[in-house]
Amino acid sequence: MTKSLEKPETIFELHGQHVVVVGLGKTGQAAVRFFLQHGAKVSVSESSCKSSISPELIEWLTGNNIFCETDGHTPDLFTSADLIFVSPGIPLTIKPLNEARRLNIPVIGELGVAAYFMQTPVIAVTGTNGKTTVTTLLGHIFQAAARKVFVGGNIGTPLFDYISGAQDADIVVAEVSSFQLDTGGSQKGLPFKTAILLNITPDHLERYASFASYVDSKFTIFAAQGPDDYAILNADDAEIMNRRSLWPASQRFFFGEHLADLAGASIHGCTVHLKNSSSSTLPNNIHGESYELSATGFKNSPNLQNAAAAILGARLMGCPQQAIQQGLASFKPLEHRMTLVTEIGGVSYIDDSKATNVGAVYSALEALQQPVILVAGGRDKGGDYSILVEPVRQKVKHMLLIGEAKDTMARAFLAFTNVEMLDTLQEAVLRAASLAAPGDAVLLSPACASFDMFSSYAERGDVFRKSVLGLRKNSASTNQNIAVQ
Ligand code: UMA
Repeated sequence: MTKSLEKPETIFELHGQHVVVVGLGKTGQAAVRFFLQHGAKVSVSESSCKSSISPELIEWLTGNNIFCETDGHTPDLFTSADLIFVSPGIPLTIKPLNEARRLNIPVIGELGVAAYFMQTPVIAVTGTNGKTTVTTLLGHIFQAAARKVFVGGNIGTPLFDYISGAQDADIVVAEVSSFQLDTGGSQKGLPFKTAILLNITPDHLERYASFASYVDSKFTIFAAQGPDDYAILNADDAEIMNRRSLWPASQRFFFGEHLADLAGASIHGCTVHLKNSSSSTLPNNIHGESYELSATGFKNSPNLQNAAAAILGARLMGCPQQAIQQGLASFKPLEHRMTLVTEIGGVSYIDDSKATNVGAVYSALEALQQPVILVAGGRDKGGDYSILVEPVRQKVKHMLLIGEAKDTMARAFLAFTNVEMLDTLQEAVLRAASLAAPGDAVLLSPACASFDMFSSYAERGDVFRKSVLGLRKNSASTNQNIAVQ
């Protein structure tokens, strides 16, 4: 599937072309190297100030004759380009991009470039929540099957790192965000051999005009697929099931507890059964296989659904059943996802810092049976907090709010629980400890991005953990995963 040979378009005759790379984060830096490697004349446009870029990087850019615009983006640079490459985090509505589009200058992202240069079959994973878990699990399963696998994308390793090199993997597992799909998930995008859509709940509404636009973006994961490719969708997700008009024409299979007469991975208790339907047959003769998850880290929701999606994806890509079972049994839960930090005086302290949207907090509260002191807040992503009102009313005895969103969130929940606002996460942990009674859970599940106070959700989780462990050192147990025990 070397698309560069099948579909040579002028924008990919890169030699001598002027490419402007917008954003100099992980993706932008990898893009600069890729375009240089292909003989393009590269310029960079970055919104932050020059002093925030490392001296080594500046020196490397200068040494490679790369013009670097900092402190903002100017239309003149953009309109002088033959091709504009945008990093995923760049809002697509900024004025210089609009000016360039008016002049028909192509604007493209990583998946758009990969569509022409990727030579290895790709299994792609998107969804509002669970992407990283399923992507990592698939990578782990392919390794257990002794397949040479590259794992990348939104998970943190740009796909450029693969397409710039020898491309010697048997399979690429790509976590793809809606931001990445927006600049490469179109019909001209990368045709994923298997594409998985895990779930859709409101997120990133600071970037999308409406929830419907976000849903449309997620479904573009299937846009470039052909009739021989596989689409995997969540049969328990109302948003996905209600959007039949967006269902792809590729071979569709489903996972979930409510498969009815759909083919795919059906969940019964802790068992996943692969099954055909009256109109659709699973390939590779996999109908009738069963996978028992009760002794694995995936026995509780939403990890049961994540495991079912990964089993189906791996099996459709030809992974043997035994390797999948091995992979499921030996998988180590990821940090900052319902991770039990410790128990102190009968109070469980749980780090769910990765819950950066309302849907993830909903799942977290659903998974807990005990009274909860919820630590939340951060940078608002335009989510609809009213979705959380019922679980908060039922389970949350105190809500401790931090960050930019604390006023908005306080207004949303004041009528349903005790709400307090604090300045730092450390203060919130101390306050939670003073309020908690034996049997309670103190849960960090923010419903917001971390970037107002931390460099990432991981740093936020680490600060929570450190503050909790500072409360008292004689913790009973550490680092288990609540959702997957
Ligand atoms: N910048 C500009 N102009 C702007 C905005 C930003 O120049 O208007 C600059 C920033 O100053 C910074 C650079 O652009 O220097 C950052 O680019 P970026 O935000 O695209 O970040 P990268 O470092 O390239 O990381 C991206 C993904 N980031 C986003 O989608 C926001 C990473 O996902 C991903 O791991 C990485 O590529 C490798 O593929 C992070 C993420 O938060 C984890 N993703 C979102 C999510 O999971 O919800 C979608």
